[in-house]
Amino acid sequence: MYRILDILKEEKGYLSGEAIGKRLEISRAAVWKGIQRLRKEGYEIEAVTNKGYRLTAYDTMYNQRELETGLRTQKMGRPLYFYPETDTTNHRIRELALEGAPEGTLAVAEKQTAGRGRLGRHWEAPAGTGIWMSLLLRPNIVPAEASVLTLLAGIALTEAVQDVTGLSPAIKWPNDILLNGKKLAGILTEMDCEMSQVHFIVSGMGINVNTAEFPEELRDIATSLYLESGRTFSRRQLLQRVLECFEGLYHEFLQAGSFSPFLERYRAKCLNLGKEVRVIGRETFLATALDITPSGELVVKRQDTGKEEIIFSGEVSIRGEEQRI
Ligand code: BT5
Repeated sequence: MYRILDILKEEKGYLSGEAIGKRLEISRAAVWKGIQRLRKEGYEIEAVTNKGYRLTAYDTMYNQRELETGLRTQKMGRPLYFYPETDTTNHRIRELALEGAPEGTLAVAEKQTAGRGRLGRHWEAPAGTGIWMSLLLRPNIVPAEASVLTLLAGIALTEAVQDVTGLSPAIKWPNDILLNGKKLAGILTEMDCEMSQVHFIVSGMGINVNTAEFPEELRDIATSLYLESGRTFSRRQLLQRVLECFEGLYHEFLQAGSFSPFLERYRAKCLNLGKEVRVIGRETFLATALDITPSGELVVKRQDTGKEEIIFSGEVSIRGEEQRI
């Protein structure tokens, strides 16, 4: 049936059942059956007497087939699993990883019923509007280096959004992507490891693409590409671009063996630097964010003691915005 889809995509105009049948050496009845199955999958195919079949807009189609079509990566997104509904794509990748799935395996959900942020927070992931996906990575690194992958994912997300939409989001260290001060996307990196070795890493990414309205509690802090630009975007195109960008960065990271080559790019996009931040960890204190280290940690200067400290992960909010983000 996908061969029928490919023919209709190529043709653009109308094509008779007979002509399609001839090309594929199947009967008109078989063509008709195939068309019915494609319609069931959500493809809109017009049928006009004496003219034939025509595929109408499929640009918004979001399924395994469309996401694989035109993907220009070697590893990332291969294989790709699409779930119309699942609890969280991070779980799906964890299961697949334990079964031995290869690096680059991707889980994409149309809708998540138990989307998660860090520290068990809820992540709103309804159908039809956003990209909710998790990528399986098997880097040969020690656990202490793993947090860098969140930063790489952050660069990939901002660059992909810029390429596809022309909008320029910023990064709030370590895992928030903001547009005009509101949260556009988030990253949840989880790992399975021993003391000295990472078994695998799950890089979960959520992007609000065509969301027109958020639930009350998120309205002041969350945004989407649609809300910021008034335009809708192809989730397929953006998802593919994120994978392409990430693949390049990941490859460069493994070759270099460090985050150093990305520091300048990261600093340029990082909102925290130079700002007062509240660090919430074992201790809570106010500080000025000074820099990012070559290992991806945040350097801050404490306001109470005047001393510099290195923050590994945990919570940092930009002062004055801590209520919002
Ligand atoms: C994050 O956590 O930002 C990580 C989000 C990762 C989501 C992806 S989707 C695919 C994969 N599968 C999952 O289940 N998760 C990953 P954190 O920094 O803890 O932020 C969570 C906070 O963001 C919540 O407490 C809300 O305040 C806010 N929030 C929830 N849903 C949001 C949304 N759709 N857009 C913007 N903000 C949201």
